[in-house]
Amino acid sequence: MQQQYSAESIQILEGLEAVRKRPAMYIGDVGEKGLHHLVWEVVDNSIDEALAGFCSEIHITIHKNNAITVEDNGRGIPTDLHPKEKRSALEVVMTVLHAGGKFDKDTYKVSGGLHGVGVSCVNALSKQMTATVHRNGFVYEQTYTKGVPCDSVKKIGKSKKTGTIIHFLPDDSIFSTHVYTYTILSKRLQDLAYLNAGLRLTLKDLRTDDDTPPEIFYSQEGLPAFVKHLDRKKIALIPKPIDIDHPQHSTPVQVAIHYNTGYAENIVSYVNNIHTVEGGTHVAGFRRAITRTLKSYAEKQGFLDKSKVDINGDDFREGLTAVIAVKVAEPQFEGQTKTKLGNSDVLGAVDYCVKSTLQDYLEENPKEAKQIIAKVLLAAQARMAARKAREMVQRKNVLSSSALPGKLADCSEKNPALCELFLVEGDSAGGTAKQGRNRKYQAILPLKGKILNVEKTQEYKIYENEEIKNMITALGISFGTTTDSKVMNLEKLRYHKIVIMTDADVDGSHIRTLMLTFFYRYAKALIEKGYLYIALPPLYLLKQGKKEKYCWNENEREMLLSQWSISTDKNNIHLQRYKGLGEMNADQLWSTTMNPDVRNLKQVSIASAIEADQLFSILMGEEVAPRKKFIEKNASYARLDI
Ligand code: 0RA
Repeated sequence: MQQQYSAESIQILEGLEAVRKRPAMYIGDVGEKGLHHLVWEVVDNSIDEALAGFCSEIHITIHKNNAITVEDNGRGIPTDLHPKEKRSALEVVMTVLHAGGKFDKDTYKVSGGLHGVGVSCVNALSKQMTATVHRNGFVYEQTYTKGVPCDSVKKIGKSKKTGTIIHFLPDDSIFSTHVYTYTILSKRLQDLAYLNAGLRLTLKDLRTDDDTPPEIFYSQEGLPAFVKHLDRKKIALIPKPIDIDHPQHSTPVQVAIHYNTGYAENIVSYVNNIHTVEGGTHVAGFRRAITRTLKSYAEKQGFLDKSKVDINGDDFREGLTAVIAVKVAEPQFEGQTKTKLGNSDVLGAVDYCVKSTLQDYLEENPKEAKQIIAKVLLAAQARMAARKAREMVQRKNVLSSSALPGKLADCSEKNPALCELFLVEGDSAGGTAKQGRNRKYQAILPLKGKILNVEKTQEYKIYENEEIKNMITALGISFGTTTDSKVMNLEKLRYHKIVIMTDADVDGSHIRTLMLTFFYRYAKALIEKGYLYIALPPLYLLKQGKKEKYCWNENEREMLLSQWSISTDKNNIHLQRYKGLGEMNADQLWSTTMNPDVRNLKQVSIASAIEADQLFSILMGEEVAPRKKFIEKNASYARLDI
């Protein structure tokens, strides 16, 4: 007996050693991601307790030294002697790899699962850990260093409650960073609150000196509240989300659907609380159900008889926002970042659940059903019109080589890598730029007034807009002519520097945003390739006698003003504020804004597609108030790095 026990111990030590030797194999990496992963491993165990119906609260604390405490009010990890191993079950859970759910076959262990390595793995990677359990009227405790128990499990007091408290300090000899980022934790906890309706999660940061109360994450409604939150900046097409909840299905399926008056599709999906960024079979099942159910309803109601449009899958998802959350016992994750669900049986499960509830919804809510179908038909019509318009623009391009817009002053150079196109606000500034440019490699396209707000416009109308047509033809880009719109062809792109040049006032910043919106929505590849720039004309000209100097911001102006004031009377200094490009003459425009040797160009980058998208929604969406506020706040040249 004694023999067997020590053999077990050796095995355990070998297990912990393996984790410490190759931590990345168990938790992904040893950087910021891995460090935060430790928290999710522990929280996942508490969430499993919540899924089993025994836990309603999880409290997370970040300590001053970046140690973490996770406390729940579940049943508490069992502390009785493990029959085979002759040790406390608590010790086994905390030290044996993959021992988590061993004792309780009834618990449907589905949370986590990406790595799903369990709390023992976190223990192995912690300099110090303490497990405190309230159970059976007592408090039990055990501490560990680097996963090895310091002593046996001790009964340290009495208690009337139940629950588990795990406290750990990540081993800084293993992790390349040891500082927890509040927003990484809070963002995920917010998701978890929506995904687990009724579960209260809190986050307290003891590293700040002020006594701010913990942040509370809680959603009574769950997924329907989640989609409402995602659509908070949009106008709803139907009054409330469609709630699809099949917890008893062999693969538990939860979906919430909302429709808004916009044109974008936004599907967010989770498997066992893990965000599946790349989608997978659950998303495929959802798409299939949406397409088939709406189509067959529309056919049955005779909505399709009159319209001769050919509807495709995309049309059903214009303005659709959905959250899909499934529980899968043994998830297979595929794809580049292992965030794509591969289990093929899940497709049918989601398809079935969505179809049956959506059918009922359509029958019971004829008014909403009609609104949704009307939107789908409109999307199909718009898609066909867009195709025609696109083909028209492009056919003209192909037919005549002199199809370049009349307003374009082209450059003589033909190698796109050397060519620059300036998109200039207004005909008068355009004229100045034409005079001031280097005509060998700089082309000028003046644009009239405000260009179209593409965020608010359906695709086909875009190709009818004169200014946008001019931009497309001048650039030499074309779009896909099949059903999949917006696929851009860059082969004939004529300039590798596209420079937006607008006035330094509120109107100018609005026009610049409209242009950025067009490029972001319809020609993102140009931004991704780094071809899009913003010209920064100076804001001021300071003159004193024959001396002239330009300033690009308030700081520069004040510095220069105080410098010059030392040697001369302030009244001799003349300050000119440039509001528009038109106030400069051709020489000035060249020598401040267009000459590559001295100019300031700002490259437009997509730091984060999602953030940019949200910013564009605020700036360009239907709601006027937040946009107005944003533009007023950011009207200066400070905020261009979209
Ligand atoms: C094994 C069995 C049981 C609960 C747990 C583990 C458990 C683990 C963790 C980790 C953090 N919080 C937790 N809460 C519970 C079931 C015990 C029973 O049957 O009473």
